[in-house]
Amino acid sequence: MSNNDDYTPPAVWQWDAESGGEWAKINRPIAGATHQQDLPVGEHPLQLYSLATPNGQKVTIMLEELLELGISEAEYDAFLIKISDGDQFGSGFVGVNPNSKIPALMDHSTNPVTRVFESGAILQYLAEKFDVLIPSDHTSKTECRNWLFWQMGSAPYLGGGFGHFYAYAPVKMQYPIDRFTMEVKRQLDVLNRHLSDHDYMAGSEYSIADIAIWPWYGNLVINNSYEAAEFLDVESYTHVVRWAKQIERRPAVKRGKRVNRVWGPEEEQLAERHNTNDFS
Ligand SMILES: N[C@@H](CCC(=O)N[C@@H](CS)C(=O)NCC(=O)O)C(=O)O
Repeated sequence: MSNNDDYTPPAVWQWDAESGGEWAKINRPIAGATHQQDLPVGEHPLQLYSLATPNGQKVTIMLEELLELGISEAEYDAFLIKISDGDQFGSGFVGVNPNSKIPALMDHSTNPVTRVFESGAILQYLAEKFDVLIPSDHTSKTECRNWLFWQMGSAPYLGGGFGHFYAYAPVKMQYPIDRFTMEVKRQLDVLNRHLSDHDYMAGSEYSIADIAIWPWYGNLVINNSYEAAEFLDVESYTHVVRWAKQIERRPAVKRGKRVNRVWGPEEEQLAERHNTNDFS
C-alpha cells in the first residue's frame, strides 16, 4: 500500500487484502455469502440479527420504545452478528440482507415471513406496522421522513468518512480528516439550527427521526463515539447537546443501547436479548 502523496492509481484497481486498518480484514470488493451458516430463530414474532453499533442501536432502541408503549407484539429476540468475525457473510444472514450489513430483521408474524434490511427501512416498517413513533398529520409525518432520510444519507460521512479516517485508518492523513471534519461540523450545525426551535427532529413529538439520528449524532456529542468531542468542539452545538442528553435519559434508550453490545463496561453489555428480564 502506498501512503505517499505521489500515488498514481493503476489502470485497473487490484484488491490488496493487506491494505491495513482496523476493519481491513472484513472489507471485500465482492458481495454474496462466503460460507454456509444458518441463522438461529427464537420464539418471538420479531427476530433481529445485529450488533450495537449506531446502526444497530437504532433498531434495538425502537423495539424497546415499542415495548415501553405496551406493544407486546413487538417482543423480539436479538441475536449477535459478529461483523469482525464475518458472520454477515454467512448464507443465512445474506438471505435476510443481501448487502451483508447489520441490522437485519425477520418478521415472523406475517405470512410469508417478511425480511427487512437497512436501518431506516426497519424503523419505518416498525413505525407503520404499529402506527406509533411517526406523526400522523401530513406535515409532521413528511418532516419525520425528511430527517430519517437525511440521517441515512448523512451518517456515512460521519462513520465511513470522519470516524474511519480520524479513529480507524492505519495512518493519520490530514486531507481526508479535514474534508470529513468539515462535513461533520456542517451536519452538526444543520441539526443545531433545527433543534434551536424544535424539541425533537419532527417537531414537538419524539419519533423515528430522533431514533435514527441519536445513535450517530447524539452519541457523538456526548462523547460516546471516536473520542472526538474535543476535536469537534461538540459543546458549541448546545441545542444538539440538550436534545442528546434528553433522549439519553429515556429508559428504552438505556436498554436499547445495551442490546448486542459486547464491548465496554460489563454492566453496559447484553450480547443477546430474548426477554425483558435479560436486562436485570
Ligand atoms: N445503510 C446501512 C448501513 C449498515 C452498516 O453499515 N452496518 C455496518 C455496521 S454499523 C456493518 O454491518 N458492517 C459490516 C461490513 O461492512 O461488512 C443501514 O443503515 O442499515
